[in-house]
Amino acid sequence: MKRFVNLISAFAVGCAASAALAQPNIDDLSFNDPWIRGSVPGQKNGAGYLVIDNQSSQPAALVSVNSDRADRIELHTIVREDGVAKMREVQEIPVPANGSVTLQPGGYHVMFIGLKQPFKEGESIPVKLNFANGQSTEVTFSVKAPTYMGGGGMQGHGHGGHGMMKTN
Ligand SMILES: [Cu+2]
Repeated sequence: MKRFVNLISAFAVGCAASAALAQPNIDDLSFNDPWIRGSVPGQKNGAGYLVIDNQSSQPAALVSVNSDRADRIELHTIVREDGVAKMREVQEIPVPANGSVTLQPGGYHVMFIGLKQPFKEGESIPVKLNFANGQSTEVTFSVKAPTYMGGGGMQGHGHGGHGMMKTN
């Protein structure tokens, strides 16, 4: 019985050590349906969305994004204050172990600030995603149709363009 207990405790120590050191490899992550909302005339900013799946037993986190299409790129979420949707910058977007995070209108998004040229429907935009473990990957985002104010139809959700939200 003593020997059995020793084996158990050795196993527990081994697990704790690997949990502290392990970071999910980029190969454990998959990137689904990356898309960017097309720009309406005069729009200075844009938002990108995708689903990140994590097949690792360790959590991951998206910490920054690079693209030459904007002056600056931030990670944002949407919070509601007094019924008004407002954007907030976040330092990272967590991807749970054996789970996924969905960047979508009304929630987490990649914020392209100061567009160098408008996002045109049908374009493919290479975007570099950087993770907390120091690994990066390039994902190609497809540009979908823009949402015009008042004409959003089924796509309408109040976050088609950040400039437009203020006038609503
Ligand atoms: Cu935003």
